[in-house]
Amino acid sequence: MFNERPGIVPSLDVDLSEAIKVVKDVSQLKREIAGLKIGSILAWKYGLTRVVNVLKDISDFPIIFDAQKAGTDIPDIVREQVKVVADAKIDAFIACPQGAGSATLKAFIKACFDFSVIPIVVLEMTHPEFDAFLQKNASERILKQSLDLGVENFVAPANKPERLKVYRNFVIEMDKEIKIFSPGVGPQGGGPDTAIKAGADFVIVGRSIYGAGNPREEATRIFKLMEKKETLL
Ligand code: O7M
Repeated sequence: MFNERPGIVPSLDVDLSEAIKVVKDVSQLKREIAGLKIGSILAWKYGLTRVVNVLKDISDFPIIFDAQKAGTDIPDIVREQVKVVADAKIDAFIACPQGAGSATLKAFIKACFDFSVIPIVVLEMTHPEFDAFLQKNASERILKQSLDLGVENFVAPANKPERLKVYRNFVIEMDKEIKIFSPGVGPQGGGPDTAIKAGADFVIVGRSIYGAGNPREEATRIFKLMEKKETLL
């Protein structure tokens, strides 16, 4: 899973009927779409299992769950959350461990491996003040600890290409292989091409795709931009 880069992960932060429309529209884009991200809007409104069943009925894409944001509670609760997500047949689960501490991060990763869910860890967020309450180098420390625990998939901001490069170089220096999923393109200011060039493998795209008159055309356009870019470090 997530082996062929570059790719797009549409973020379905919409009603279920709208999500179904978008997924049906892009369902032929087997090469371009790497997975579907579902979040709190769909899960809270309709229930995780129902949403996963509906989306798996109409497409074969891996489903990534981003509770916006999970993996922040005490370790025992985080383990239970991962179990619920695994029971719903989610393929990959995103944690945002900023403010959670290393015991929680460890519990999240272990539970994912125990319940056969791919762990994806957020290193840094797209909004400017994301680190206002964090200690220095929190993101680098999360990356190091996650790598040591076997995580191979991370989230880092497309609208901060200089930070993407920092993470990519850090991993190269550690002689590890990872995949970076990058949100923040379009309305948040990032470009899919600049993100790929700076070290991202996949872009997470919400409004630019689901808000487009023709999601398939927009996804194809974004993919062409990404395809042209080789990672330059
Ligand atoms: O493309 P947009 O701006 O309409 O949507 C962006 C999506 O990416 C939306 O689902 C956000 O929750 C998510 N996101 C961010 O915007 N910023 C982040 O730092 C991290 C994420 C994310 O996907 O984290 C896993």
